[in-house]
Amino acid sequence: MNDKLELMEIIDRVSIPPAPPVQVARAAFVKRTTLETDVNVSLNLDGSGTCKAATGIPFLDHMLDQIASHGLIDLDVQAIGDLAIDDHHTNEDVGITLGQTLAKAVGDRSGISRFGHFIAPLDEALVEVVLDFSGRPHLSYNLQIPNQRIGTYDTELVREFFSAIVNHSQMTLHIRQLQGGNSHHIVEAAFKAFARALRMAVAIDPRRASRIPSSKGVL
Ligand SMILES: [Mn+2]
Repeated sequence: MNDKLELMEIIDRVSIPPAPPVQVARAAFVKRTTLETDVNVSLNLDGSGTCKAATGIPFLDHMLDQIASHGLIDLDVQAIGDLAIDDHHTNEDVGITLGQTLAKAVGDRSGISRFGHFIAPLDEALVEVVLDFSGRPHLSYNLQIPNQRIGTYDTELVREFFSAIVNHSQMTLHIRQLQGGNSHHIVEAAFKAFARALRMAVAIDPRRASRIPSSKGVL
């Protein structure tokens, strides 16, 4: 028996499957202009967590930084809005545009894990986020933020921001406060948990092999 020939036959039988196609960066850009605001968002879901946020609302910039850094998303958000009135339009329109950019970056949602969840602590605060890139916009939100303002940011706007993301990315999102006392901690824990849940949901599932993660075949 020729050992070398036999070995080559074995190698032939256990031949390595072809490598999956190289994933192109899932990046998108959306510009949205209204009479109230001008918002430009670009992101790369397969980034390293860099953030350039200039919305004119310092606390919102700080929260966008959490999404990028803990979601490992490269994020660039530039907004010029009618802040002379208040932060409402700019906050909402940044959420809308970010939602649209996320939807564009996941495309038909093929190959993604689809579901994501995380519980983030920040000192005494503990917030759970569960999300499903379902194509079905739904927000459940129970944050109890004691203070009306964090810096100059009206804490009422947190819900508005997530609502805008949900409606324009078409995701199901549950944000549940388990513990918390400090307003800044509660909101920041929510954004951190959202970022990690988002990272899990948009992660490519190699066993999914580019198929759409739904028994309906469509999301
Ligand atoms: Mn902070």
